[in-house]
Amino acid sequence: MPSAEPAFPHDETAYDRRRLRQWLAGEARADGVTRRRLLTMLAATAAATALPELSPARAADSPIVKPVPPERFILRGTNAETRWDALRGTGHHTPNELFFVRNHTATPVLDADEWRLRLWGDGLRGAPGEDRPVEFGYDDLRALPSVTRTAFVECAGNGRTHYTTQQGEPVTGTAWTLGAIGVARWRGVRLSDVLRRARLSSQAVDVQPRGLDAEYVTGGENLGRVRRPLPLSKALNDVLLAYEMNGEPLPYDHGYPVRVLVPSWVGISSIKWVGDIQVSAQPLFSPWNTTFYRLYGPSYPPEGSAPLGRQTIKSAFELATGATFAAGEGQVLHGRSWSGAGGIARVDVSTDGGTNWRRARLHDDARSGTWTRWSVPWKPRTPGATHLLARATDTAGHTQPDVAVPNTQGYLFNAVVKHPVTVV
Ligand SMILES: Nc1nc2c(c(=O)[nH]1)N[C@H]1C(S)=C(S)[C@@H](COP(=O)(O)O)O[C@H]1N2
Ligand SMILES: [Mo]
Repeated sequence: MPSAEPAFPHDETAYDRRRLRQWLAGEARADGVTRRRLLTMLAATAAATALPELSPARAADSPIVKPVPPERFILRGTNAETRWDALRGTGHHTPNELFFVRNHTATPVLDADEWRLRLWGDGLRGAPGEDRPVEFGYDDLRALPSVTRTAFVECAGNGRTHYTTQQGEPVTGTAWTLGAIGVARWRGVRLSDVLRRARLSSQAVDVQPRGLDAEYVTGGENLGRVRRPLPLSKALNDVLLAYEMNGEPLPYDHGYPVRVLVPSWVGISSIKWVGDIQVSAQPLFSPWNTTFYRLYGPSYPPEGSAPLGRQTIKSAFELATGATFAAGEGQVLHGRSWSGAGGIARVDVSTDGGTNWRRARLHDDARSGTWTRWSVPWKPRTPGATHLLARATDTAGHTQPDVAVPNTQGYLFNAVVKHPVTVV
C-alpha cells in the first residue's frame, strides 16, 4: 500500500526561515513582492522560532552585514577599511566591530547547523576501494582539540594607494590606505588535525580551500568561487580552521561559521566561509595564485613572481590623515608596526619629515604573526603642514625602505608612509 506521507517530509517552516534569511542576505529573489511584506514575514518567523542574531542593520543591497559607520570605516565597494584613528586605545586585538572587511562579492549568511566541510581529492587515501569525500559538521570540528592564537589578517594590497600618492605609480585594485589589517585572537582546530583525520596521503602536495560565497565575476569573466592553493608544508605547519574571533563565534562578515586562518600570509590565503578543501597530489592553480597575488611589472619576470606567501613589513600611526596638533602642546604619538617575516625589533619615528629620527618605545614583545604597538612623545613647535614617518625593523633584519619596488597590482607596499598632519 502506498503511504500517504512523503518519504522525506519537507519542513516548510524551517525552509521558509532559511529562504527569508537568504533574502535578507541578498541571495534570494523576490520579484513582485514588496520589501515591507517580506520584512513582516521575517519578523513573524523570527519571533516564532527565535532566529539567532538576524542583522536588521544590513541594508538590502549591502555586501557587509555588520554596521560600518563612517567614523570607523572607509567604504570601498564591497569592502570596508578600518580607520586608524578608530584603533587608538583599542588594545592589542582589533575589536570585531572594527575589523576591516574584504569581500569579493557579499557576505553570505550561513547556518552552522547545515554547514559541512568536505575534504576531497587524490591527495587523500580513500577507504579501501572507495573514493569518497570526508565530511565534518560544525559540531565535529568543535569536538576536536582546539588551539588559540593571535594573528593578523592583512590584505596583500594594504597600503596600495601609496604606490600612487608617494611614488606616482599606476596600480589596479582597491585603493586601500593602511587600514586593510586587523589582529584577532582566533580559536579553532589545526588544519593538520583535520587533514590527518581525512586520511592525508603521503602523495599530497597542495590543499585548496574554497569559500561558499558567490562566484566572482570580473571583466565579464566568471572566475568561480574564491579559492587559493596552499602548499601542504604551510597547511601542516600553523594553519587553523577558525570558528571563534576574539572569544565570539566568527561574525558573518569574517567567515561564519568557519574560516581558514593562515598566520603571517597575505589575507587571500585565509578563505572565509570555507565549504570544501581539495587535497591534491598535483600542484593546483586558481586565478588567485596566477593572475592575482603574484608580482608583475618591470622588476619581475614576464610570468610574474612566485605566488605571494608571507606579508611584508609596515607601520602606521593611530591618527586620521591630516590630523591637527596645537603648537607648543606636548603629545604622545601612538602607532603599530608588523611584519610577515617575524616580530618587530625596533621602530624609528621622524616628526620633521625625515631629517631627525628617534627610537620609539615598544609596548609589545616581538612576536611573529602580530603587530607591536609603540609610542613616541612629541611637542610640535612650528605651525604649518608636515608629515610624520615611522620606520620598522623586524627580527629577521628587514627595515622599511624609502621606496617600494612597484608591481602592477600594487601588492606588498613596504615603504615608509608619509602621514600628513597640520600644526596650528
Ligand atoms: N571566501 C572568501 N574568502 C576570502 C575573501 C573572499 O572574498 N571570499 N577575501 C579574502 C581577502 S582578499 C582578504 S584580505 C581576507 C579579508 O578577511 P576579513 O574580511 O575577515 O578582514 O579574506 C580573504 N578570504
Ligand atoms: Mo586581500
